Amino acid sequence: QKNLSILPPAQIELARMLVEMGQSHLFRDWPDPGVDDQEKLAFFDQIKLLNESYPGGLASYIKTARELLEDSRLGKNPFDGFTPSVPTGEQLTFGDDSFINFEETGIKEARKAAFVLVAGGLGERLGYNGIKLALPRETTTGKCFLQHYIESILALQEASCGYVEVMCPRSSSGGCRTEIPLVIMTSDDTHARTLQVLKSNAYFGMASTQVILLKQEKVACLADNDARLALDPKNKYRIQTKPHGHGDVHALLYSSGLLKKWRDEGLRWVLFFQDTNGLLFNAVPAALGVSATKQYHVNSLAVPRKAKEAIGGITKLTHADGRTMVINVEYNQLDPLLRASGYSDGDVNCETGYSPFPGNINQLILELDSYIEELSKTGGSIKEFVNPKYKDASKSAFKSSTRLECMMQDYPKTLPPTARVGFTVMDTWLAYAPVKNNPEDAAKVPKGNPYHSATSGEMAVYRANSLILKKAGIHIDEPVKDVFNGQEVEVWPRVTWLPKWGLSFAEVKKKVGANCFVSQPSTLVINGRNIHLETLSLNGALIISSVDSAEVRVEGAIQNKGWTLEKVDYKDASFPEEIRIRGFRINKVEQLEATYDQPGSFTLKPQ
Ligand code: UGB
Repeated sequence: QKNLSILPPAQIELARMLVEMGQSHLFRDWPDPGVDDQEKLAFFDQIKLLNESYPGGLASYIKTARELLEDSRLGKNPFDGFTPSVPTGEQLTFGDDSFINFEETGIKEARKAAFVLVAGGLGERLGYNGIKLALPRETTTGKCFLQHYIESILALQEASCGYVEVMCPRSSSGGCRTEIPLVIMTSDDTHARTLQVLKSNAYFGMASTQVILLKQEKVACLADNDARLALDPKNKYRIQTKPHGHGDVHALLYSSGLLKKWRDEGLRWVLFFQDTNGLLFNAVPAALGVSATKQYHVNSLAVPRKAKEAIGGITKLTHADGRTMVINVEYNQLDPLLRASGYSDGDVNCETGYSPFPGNINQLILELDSYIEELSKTGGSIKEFVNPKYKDASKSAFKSSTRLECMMQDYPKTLPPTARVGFTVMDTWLAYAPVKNNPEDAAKVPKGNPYHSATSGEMAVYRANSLILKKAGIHIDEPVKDVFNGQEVEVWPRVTWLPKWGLSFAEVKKKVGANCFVSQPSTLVINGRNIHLETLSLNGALIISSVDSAEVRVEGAIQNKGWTLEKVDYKDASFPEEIRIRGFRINKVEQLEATYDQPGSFTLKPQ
């Protein structure tokens, strides 16, 4: 009460609100006015930020927290009244006619798309000290995830413009001036470093105005079942905060005004994706094609899921009152839900060797008009959950403070039954290889389940590219098995290409001839748009680069000592962290490097 005198009027209101919401403990140890006044004002600056960055303000946060904490204490099932079953969705097979058609449709639609990358997470499970977006997607070229994502979006942008027969929606003077927007959601943990990576690399070729960073704020931590806010143990004038989850992206997009701007510019789709899936853009064109063809309001990308794999399961939930929804059930909730619904074995594989529930890879495609309509009602707030770790079975105290969380894939939960919510399943090898687990945890993953590590993420890129080339008609040697950081993986030829070389399967097929061969120890880096592998027979390393105005045909046999993989122990601190976590480094022994930096037609034909 005494300290109110030092506060400006707006802060006094906040102080009253806190007291009314049962938060008097925050001020219990405050000295009289005149002592620590600056710290007290700083405390209210933080309260103001917490209040403004949560839809409905802190009072609403505390109220919801109390309700959810009580449900948790009582052990209430969040799916009460719902019965789970396996939903049906669009199942795509890479390279068949329908896949190729969906890809073509998707590429046409891409000029009406905006991309949203959620990258506020630090990746504690990976134990990497930098931001995950700056990690190399593969170490043959060393290009980081962010570069690959941006180059993929730019490739889509260009390919999509090729389909513009009439005027592009963003051009007032004719011709196509499409610039597909890219929003990156950051947090205090990642914002400065994301911006620095972008700036120091000239936005990887994207216009800087095309990239928009939206920073999510953390939320207040809760100390007990009464939702009393937790003070920082080292600073009584500071509330402890933690991330609120990727679900924040919807409220941030809505409040930024971007959605309406995009609609006014003629856009139709918003594609959400995560920070470390090096295969995702293999799936984007076809998935967007499915959305457009089926007119889905929501389309989630999925892959076959191994039971207990740390990805959510797409599930049909039918309520006793007849309501149904197709929604992600998060990996930690799927097993208890199944057990409580008569599946006594819980989350187990069926006769196919996979869980019957498709795995959510959190790539969502939302149709913009219906998204705006829904967000106009909700403001973008997403159903939250709380996951306190209790000290004991009495559930009266927590081991450490907790907070409310929300997930972006819970967006469909508030949609009306008329909403067209679908999902698209693709092969895992093509679409999904995240980098989330540190080497020790990855090595402990049950046999047969994916490691989701830096090792498996990189090997998956080579595997996918090799399989795509194989499907296109190139003879590719079988992989060998090897063990890195305690994880057994298939090692395929190290094939990488620029997204604009092979954005779709149809595009790859156009650029490879039938009589090509790549041996298993080989490395093939394709660094240019118009490079045609006519009769290449590669046993070694070929690094070929060209400007867009050069047409290059590659013919004949290339043989050299190539690039080899050398094992690196993850505990060996003499190597940089991004190398250690994958368990190998690339030793560039010998290669043929060919660069075409002038316009014209060329043939690379080694003697
Ligand atoms: N992220 C944020 O931007 N802000 C946050 O506050 C938190 C995260 P994780 P997890 O497909 O791989 C998700 O930690 O727990 C970003 C889905 O919920 O990697 O593995 C973060 O930077 C799950 O259903 O998520 O689970 C990252 O880009 C399944 O689909 C993204 O959010 C799984 O991912 C995901 O963060 C998956």
